[in-house]
Amino acid sequence: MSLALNHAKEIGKKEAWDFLMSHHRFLLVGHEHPDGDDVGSICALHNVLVKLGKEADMLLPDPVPHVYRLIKTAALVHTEMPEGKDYDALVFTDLGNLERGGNFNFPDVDSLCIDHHRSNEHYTDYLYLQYKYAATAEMLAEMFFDAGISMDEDTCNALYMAIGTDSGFFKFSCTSAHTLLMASKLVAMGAKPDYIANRLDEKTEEAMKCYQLVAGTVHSYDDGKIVIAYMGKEAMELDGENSDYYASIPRCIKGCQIAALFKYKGEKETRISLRSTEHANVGDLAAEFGGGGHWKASGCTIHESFSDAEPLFVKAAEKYL
Ligand SMILES: [Mn+2]
Repeated sequence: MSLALNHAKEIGKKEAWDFLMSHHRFLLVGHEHPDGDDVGSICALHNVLVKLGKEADMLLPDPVPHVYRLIKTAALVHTEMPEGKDYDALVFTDLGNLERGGNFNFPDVDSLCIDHHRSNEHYTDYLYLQYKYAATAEMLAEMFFDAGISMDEDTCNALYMAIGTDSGFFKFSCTSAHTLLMASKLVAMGAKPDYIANRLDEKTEEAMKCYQLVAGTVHSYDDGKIVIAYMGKEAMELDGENSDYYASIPRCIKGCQIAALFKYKGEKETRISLRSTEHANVGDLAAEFGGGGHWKASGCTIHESFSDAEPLFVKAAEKYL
């Protein structure tokens, strides 16, 4: 079968599990700039498949950020296509559009995508999508619990970290009773919330300097409803690897409805991380600039400097207030 836009057959949890059970040699693929959900999901899926006697390799277009290496399995992630392998299935996790999966020469085998991005482009043979779930890991946790799989501590930590990071540790509106139930069951099975929180909250001196720099640039439009912060070249050099974290700075300003973190990628390349605290659909807003994501969290790139990108961005963003 092949990878092409808009051809996936949507399937449910049971069929997705059947797909996993009926294949044996997996290549598991996540997205560029992997986040906590992506890293946790791919590691947990890897561990469960291996526990069931299957073979699985993990492949990400970018290295696992240091902060997520608290998951031991993350050390096994490849960033280049493993050579000499004969896979019979491709599984993409948390990857809404294939473009973000890296320019790999994927094997021509059966493919499944497990994802919670509403904007998923249906690029695999089969798609299991739950856009109301806070994280891809929330889907996986449910699937594993339903199948009666017992998971070791690292696997439980991976899923807990993944659900935690995508839900703002149960603060974002995507957090449901089911999200908390999955987190609760993971803790009961061995996940360590304090270990995960302490490791994720650790900050280097560079990160503190970076925080200061970004916080010093906060400014707003439309009576404070659109709040922008800059992560310029110097800040990106200090802690660019964790750039998404700094989107929380404009987001937490009182009265903010749309938060935007402008990240320096080049003289004429501005990457924007977007967060919505109320009704504004920043997934649609990002799509206006060729980006995408969720209703409440998304990203896009404008091929201009900060100062030229800003008026274009603000004009578009005002329509979503
Ligand atoms: Mn996710």
